[in-house]
Order: sequence, then C-alpha cells, then structure tokens
Amino acid sequence: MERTLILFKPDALHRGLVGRLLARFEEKGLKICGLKLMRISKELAHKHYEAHKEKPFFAGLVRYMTGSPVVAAVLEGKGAVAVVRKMMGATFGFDAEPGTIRGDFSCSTSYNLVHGSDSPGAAAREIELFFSPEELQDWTPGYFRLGYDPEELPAQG
Ligand code: 3AN
Repeated sequence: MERTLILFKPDALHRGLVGRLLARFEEKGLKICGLKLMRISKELAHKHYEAHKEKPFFAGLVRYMTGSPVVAAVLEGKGAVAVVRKMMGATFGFDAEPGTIRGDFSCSTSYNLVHGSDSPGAAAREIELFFSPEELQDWTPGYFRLGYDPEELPAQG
C-alpha cells in the first residue's frame, strides 16, 4: 500500500467540484487517511513548489495557491501515486485525455483543479509538509475486502 498527497486547488472549490472529484478517488478504491480544508501560507507554497522556483509562472502559481482555501487529502491504495497521476491527466487541461479529471473539467494551463504527488519520494515529503501524524488515520475500509486481493490487505484497523 502506498500513500499520496492530493490538493484540491482553489479553482476546484470555487467551481464547487471538490465532492465530485474526491468521489472519483473514493470510487476507484483509494482510502482517505487525512482530509482538511486549509489556507496555504506563502511559506508552505514556496516549500511545496520548490522545484518550480526559477520558472516564470512561479509567482502566479504561489498567488493562485495561497489566494483562497484548498482541500488537502492523503489517499492510500496499491500504487496510489501512479493511480492518482493517471486519474488527474496531463498538466494542461486542454492536453489531458477525456476521462481524466483535467480532461473532463479543465481547459486551462494554470487552473487544473488537482495536485497529486509525482513520485513516492515526493509523496512522503509533501504529506509531512501538509499533515501532522495525528491528523492521519490508519484504518481498513470495508470495500478494501472486495477491492483488493487478500494478501494485499493491511492488518485489520
Ligand atoms: P503537475 O501538477 O501536473 O504535476 P507540474 O508539477 O509540472 O504539474 O506543475 C505544477 C503546477 O504549476 C501545475 N499544476 C500548474 O498549476 C502550474 N504550471 C505548470 N506549468 C505551467 C505553465 N507553463 N504556466 C502556468 N502554470 C503552470
């Protein structure tokens, strides 16, 4: 089992899409381990998007991500990082395949609704940035019993 960080970005909240988008991940069989509405500080945005700090769009990206609340989530499942990336689709909405979140809901370069960690290492770093250990729950959803093979299931929680 693997964990990944998801951010429902300000445009997802302004468009009233958080419930629908979170439902896609739940329906896929990813477990919610952490979930909160929060405002990203400038400092946190700088840490989170450190890899992009030299890019021309960095200042606008920080303004957008800190301008109004986001919903942050930690999701867990088999291959969760790659599964979520596939479900998100390509970075730019106009490029993203139909059936993906960005392909179905975005035509934009900058406003692309969701963030998902791009590797297990990034996921570990980002989960620690956004959540304290007490904010994360270990549990086993009922649907895991039907959604995964028995040997892949975590111990009863
Ligand atoms: P992804 O979110 O698909 O991992 P990244 O990590 O390349 O994409 O970019 C992080 C975020 O920066 C994107 N989600 C998008 O909001 C923004 N971004 C990336 N490239 C551009 C660009 N050329 N112009 C404006 N914003 C961009």
